[in-house]
Amino acid sequence: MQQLIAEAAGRLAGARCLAVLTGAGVSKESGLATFRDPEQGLWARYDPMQLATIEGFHRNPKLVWEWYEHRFGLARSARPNPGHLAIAALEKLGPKVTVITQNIDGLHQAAGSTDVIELHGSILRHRCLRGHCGFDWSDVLEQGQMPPHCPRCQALLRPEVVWFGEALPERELERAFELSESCDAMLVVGTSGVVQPAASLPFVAARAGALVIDVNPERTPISALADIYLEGAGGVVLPQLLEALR
Ligand code: BJW
Ligand code: ZN
Repeated sequence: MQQLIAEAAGRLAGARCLAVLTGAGVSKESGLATFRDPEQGLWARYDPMQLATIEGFHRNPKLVWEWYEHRFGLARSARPNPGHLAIAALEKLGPKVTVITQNIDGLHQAAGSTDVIELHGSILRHRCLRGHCGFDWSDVLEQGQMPPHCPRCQALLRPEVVWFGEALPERELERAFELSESCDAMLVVGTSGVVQPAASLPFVAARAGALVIDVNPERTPISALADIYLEGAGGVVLPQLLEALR
């Protein structure tokens, strides 16, 4: 493993533009559950069709809001772990680093990453169903109404996250694809690589000639594609990689 980390650091050292694609696994060591872990994963305990689709929301907005309120509480009390901190510290080493995250927890920003593309939105924000009013979570909590309604137009409010069957935010998605085509290297951390279109980004990067490194305790379609697969937890492997780069 030490040899693989040294090889990864050696090949990363020349990168001027580095994209870091992350998924739920990077936040696991901050105490936030992943989605597809067979026992602890959110989708092992909750039904994604009920809680993460607009149809489910229309059927039972109160249930969906209560689930997000619970997860908001967990996200707000979570702290960045050594994996998030190592990713943020990469910026100090010289390359232009952009984090492309599928996570909605805000932990990369909390760790100090300055350029973060949120592909699936943020649990810290919400908007009304008419689409033109946006708010912070505290506005909802203050309202004390469940499900909460827009104070401006009275439409239902919803968390500003991307559910199944919904388009990803246009500008973020465009930037993520452009970056994947133009970066020198892509570091992928903690994603199962099954949710599209995010899962395509490492393939786009590889096709365009970028070095792809995958960090994950389990093999995925992305580890099969990667030039280097570093088997292990982000909070363990990333600080070692950072140290080897210094
Ligand atoms: C560790 C670790 C440690 C553990 N360290 N690692 C093409 C083909 C097939 C299907 C589709 C397709 N295109 C679109 C679809 C449909 C769908 C899709 O991909 N479905 C697949 C599941 C089959 N995609 C969509 O619907 C997307 N929308 C779309 O494409 O719209 C098209 C459209 C265009 C124009 C108009 C209208 C529509 C939207 C996808 C939205 C996903 N939303 C969610 C919920 C977000 C809100 C919330 O959090 O509540 O996003 S679902 C969930 O999955 C969440 C995640 O961001 C996402 C990805 O999961 P992630 O991060 O990879 O987590 P896990 O749990 O899967 O994996 C964790 C990994 O960590 C594992 O590998 C572990 O081993 C590892 N790990 N500990 C490092 N310590
Ligand atoms: Zn409104």
